[in-house]
Amino acid sequence: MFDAKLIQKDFPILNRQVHGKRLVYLDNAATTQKPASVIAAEKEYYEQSNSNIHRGIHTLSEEATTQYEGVREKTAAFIGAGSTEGVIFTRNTTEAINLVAWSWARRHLKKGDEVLLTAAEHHSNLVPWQLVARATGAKLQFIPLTPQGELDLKRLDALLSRRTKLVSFTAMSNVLGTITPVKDITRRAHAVGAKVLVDAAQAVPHMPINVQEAACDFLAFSAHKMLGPTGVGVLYGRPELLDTMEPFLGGGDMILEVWRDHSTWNELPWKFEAGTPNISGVVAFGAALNYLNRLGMAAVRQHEKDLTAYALAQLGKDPHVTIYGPRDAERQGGVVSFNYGAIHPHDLGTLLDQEGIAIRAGHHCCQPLMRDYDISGTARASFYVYNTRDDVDALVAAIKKAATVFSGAFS
Ligand code: C6P
Repeated sequence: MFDAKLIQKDFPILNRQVHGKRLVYLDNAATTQKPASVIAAEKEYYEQSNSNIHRGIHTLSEEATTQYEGVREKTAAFIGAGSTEGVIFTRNTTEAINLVAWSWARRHLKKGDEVLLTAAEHHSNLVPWQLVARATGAKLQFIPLTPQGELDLKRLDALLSRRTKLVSFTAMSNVLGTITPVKDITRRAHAVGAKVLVDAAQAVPHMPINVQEAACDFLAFSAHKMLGPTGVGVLYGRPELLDTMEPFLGGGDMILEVWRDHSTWNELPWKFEAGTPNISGVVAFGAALNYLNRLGMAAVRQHEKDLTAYALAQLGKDPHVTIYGPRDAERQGGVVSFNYGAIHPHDLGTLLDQEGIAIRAGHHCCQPLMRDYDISGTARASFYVYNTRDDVDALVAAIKKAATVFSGAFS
């Protein structure tokens, strides 16, 4: 039985108060809190096994290497990767996407080619492609959204052509919560010969994802959005494709042999991991994966679905609240973006903070999407495994209280 109240006990930070109030943490799309087991794993690594990996022959180095590579196996199993060859540790989702932009796109794209994105992309899955377009002469295209904030897939066939070399899209919008039909888009993209990159920063932490079932070529996500530490990300790539790609960064560990004038490359996945990685972070990420495996990702999704349905219903009762996105927990992850009358989302966020409630306010690194909606930003509540209906009730009550401060803003 999934018991969020019991889960809360595993998260030391949830015991603290903010402005004298119980902390209600609803900024999980930005980063999640960490359970004691993850914090302990990092501490234990430094106290017991700290060493550099892949290099030493001493006990500590062997232990550190075994732990680091063990987490790669765990990660591969978590996303159904089949083998560890295609699991590359990066710093975050952003770096994983940039790896593909530099090592694949810049070498394969030319003038006349197209990269197809969506109107809901995070800057991390837009700016790298703008840079690729500038360097290669390729053109960016965008799948538009419906008025409900879902991808207008009726337009997809018209946008896909033999010119489309890459389709890169978020599996779940960090602003609207919209869940994207990954398999359908991937199948249609592959039919025209395009490669597919899935930005799964908001998907892997919240629902079961299997890269082999999805049949995508690349998939990127961040450990810190799924109970893990900051500074660890993952790029999954189809090994046959990664094999054909040049390294992203050059340096130690990614080479096989080095001469003065040239080098040869290490095997996958190490070809793409130059220099000393975030070993302690990866080890702690292993503890985060253990935690999520114990809960079960289907149960995590179900919990967030219930909470999102409740939040949509409670917030929807207030006529001054404008909610953006599908407003349907079946088609939406645990993210609810809204505005309250004419109150600026930053002002609302500041007043909610006074009540101990942490939300995010602003453009959420999606400025083009904000322009499409003709707004400067939204307030955003985003949920995770330790959130409860009490948290949603606290949010709704605090919004009502904040509204009294701004009573002129929505009359
Ligand atoms: N979105 C949010 O508050 P990094 O920073 O590299 O770990 O993740 C980038 C990123 C990429 N794609 C999507 C869909 C994302 O949501 C994010 C991070 C956070 O919405 C921080 S801006």
